[in-house]
Amino acid sequence: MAEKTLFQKIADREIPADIVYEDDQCIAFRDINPQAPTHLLIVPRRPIPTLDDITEEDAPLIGHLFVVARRLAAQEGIAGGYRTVFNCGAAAGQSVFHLHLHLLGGRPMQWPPG
Ligand code: DGP
Repeated sequence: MAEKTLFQKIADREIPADIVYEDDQCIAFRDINPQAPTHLLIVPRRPIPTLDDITEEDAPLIGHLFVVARRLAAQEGIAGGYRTVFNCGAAAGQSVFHLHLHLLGGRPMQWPPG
């Protein structure tokens, strides 16, 4: 069996994290290095490495991650002013190769993100 990813270890409670939500498809927790007052990571339980690895069959799962993001934004009090980001690959700043959707908010956001 492949070694667990960092985020699988968090989901399995082997590494502590501030978990704010979970269901049968995904888990969400606070980023250890927050870039905004709210910075959550929404992570599918299945360890898909990057956005390059998703298929048509993953479309409902990816949609679900965004529905969870919307709900968590409301819960965090940032509805109407937040950003969601998938970094895909090292060149885009991805450092953990287990797909995750960043949810950032609580401060003004600049564009382009750099
Ligand atoms: P990315 O650079 O898109 O791969 O984002 C990975 C994020 O994961 C980064 O913002 C920091 C966060 N992170 C890394 N290690 C841990 C950890 O052990 N716990 C938590 N809560 N977040 C982590």
